[in-house]
Amino acid sequence: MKNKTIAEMFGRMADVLEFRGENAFKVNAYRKAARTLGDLPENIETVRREDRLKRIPGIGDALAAKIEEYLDTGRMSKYEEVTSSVPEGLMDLLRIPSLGPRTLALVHKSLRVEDLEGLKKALENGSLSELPGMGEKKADNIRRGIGLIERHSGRIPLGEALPIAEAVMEALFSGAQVELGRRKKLGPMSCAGSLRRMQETVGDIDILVESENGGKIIEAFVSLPMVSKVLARGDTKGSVVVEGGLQIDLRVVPEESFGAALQYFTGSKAHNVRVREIARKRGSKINEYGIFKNGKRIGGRTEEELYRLIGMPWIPPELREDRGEIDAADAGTLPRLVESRDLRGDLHVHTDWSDGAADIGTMAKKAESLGYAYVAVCDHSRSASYAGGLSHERLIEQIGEIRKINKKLKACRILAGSEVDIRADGTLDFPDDLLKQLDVVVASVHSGFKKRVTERLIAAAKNPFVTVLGHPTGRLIGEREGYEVDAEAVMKACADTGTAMEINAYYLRLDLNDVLARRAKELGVRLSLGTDAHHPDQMDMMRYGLGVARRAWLEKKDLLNCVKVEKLLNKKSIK
Ligand code: DGT
Ligand code: CA
Ligand code: CA
Ligand code: ZN
Repeated sequence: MKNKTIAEMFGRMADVLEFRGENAFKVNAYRKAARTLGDLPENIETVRREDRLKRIPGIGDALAAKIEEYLDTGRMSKYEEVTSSVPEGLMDLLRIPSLGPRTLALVHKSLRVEDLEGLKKALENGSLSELPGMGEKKADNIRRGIGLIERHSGRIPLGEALPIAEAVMEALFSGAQVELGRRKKLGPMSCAGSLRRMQETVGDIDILVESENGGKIIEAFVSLPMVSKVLARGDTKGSVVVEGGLQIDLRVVPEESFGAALQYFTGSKAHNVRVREIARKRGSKINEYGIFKNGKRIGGRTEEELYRLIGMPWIPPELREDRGEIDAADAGTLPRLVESRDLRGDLHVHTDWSDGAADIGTMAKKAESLGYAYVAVCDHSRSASYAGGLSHERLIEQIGEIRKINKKLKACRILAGSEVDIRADGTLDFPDDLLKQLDVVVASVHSGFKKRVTERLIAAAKNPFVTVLGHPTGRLIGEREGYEVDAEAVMKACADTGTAMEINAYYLRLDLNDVLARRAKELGVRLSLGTDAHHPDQMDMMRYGLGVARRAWLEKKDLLNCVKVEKLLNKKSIK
């Protein structure tokens, strides 16, 4: 529905007119029309077709004409005239709650504030609060408003952004198809940017779609139900904010440029700079529209083609960080990155025996549905009393229960495990003769974050029955930095003892991270993927851990999860 689009346009016009100090009657007319259209339950195009536009309250001849112009031509000349009369970025400051157009005009005219930086400066040096009619209280409100949008414009964890991007892409796919009509088929669609590179947090979501009908696609995009604010719209580019404050940029590109644009907008910037440099040295030029030689297009439809034309194989997005992938591609030594289908199991889940939500059988069923050959139940140990940690006796009981359930399972085997606490004194929560009976032992630090963590982790690695060190740095994305730990020393101990290190796939942990996991591999440590799921649905988070593994250049042989179950049970002997 175009209702929302037109409402946004009228709203923006009201802002600009008010900012310019035009008469209140005109401003209010636009403002009221914006509200009415925004709330209108039926499609504006239907209303127009049935010639009922002027029956909408607040829509007179002039506004009806503007709506018709937009519906017929896709533009509104008055809107363009009005909005182009003010600096572009300036009106974006109106996103700050408690900063209205009139205050903005005052600040702009008297203090020459042009953007957020300028506004902050005026708040800092007190010049804003000294303006007529302002004062400390109003300044404070604006400060608080800035804090609010800045928190929202902070980076968002991959595990929150990816599901949103998928929902938007799915809705856009059907929405755009409706706009195009049945005869035209929508071209391919892909996410780009940091999201496609599976970075652990993203600043915004970038989406690319191939089509010759940019205007219609953008229209469908800004009209999606989850859109809460339209920041920009044009024939090839649209920008919106969705519920929750995340920004989404959509670009529509023609078929001949799709690969070039996808490569460009996937980034990273550092990777792109190097790629273009190499292209130049080899006599061609790459930009977001294609690859050119002597001013003539030689390609750009696919990424594969683009990389091939500068003498390289296609580079997986997760590697595009200028961390050696370009030289490796040139030398033909790119890793064969681990893929989802290589994973035989999840090596860290919880059940309702400790603080999980589901019973063993339910978690096993989920593992089976994911096509796994095994799943390791690693409930907490006795010291983790806050998490319902198992006593010695309960763990023995659980091992028995797992054996019983295993008899009934066909495809998937439940591995009896424990997430055993590494205690403050460096000892483990269970004695060796109990650990010995388990298939998998994940040893983790859950308390005493400042107490000689490096030594404790090394001691755990040296225990012959510890298979994996769980979430080895203890960081929580956006919440805490992690323990003070000499990761290099711990990795060396793991390499020496044949202990694996976890890439905890829970979206706020992703621990080890990409850089550390890659270093671990270099030192000869094997990595282990575990979702730390406390609910069957959370086992789907494996893909975030897999993203980290791929960003760490890991191959099948580097992951414990790719090993057959018989070998896995041999614990430290697998090297
Ligand atoms: P983010 O959104 O902060 O998580 O990170 P990205 O990498 O998604 O960055 P974004 O959204 O600003 O831009 C998407 C991609 O577009 C970026 O990875 C590379 C490309 N790009 C954007 N601006 C530039 C630029 O000024 N130069 C070059 N070479 N590439 C750019
Ligand atoms: Ca981005
Ligand atoms: Ca972007
Ligand atoms: Zn844990």
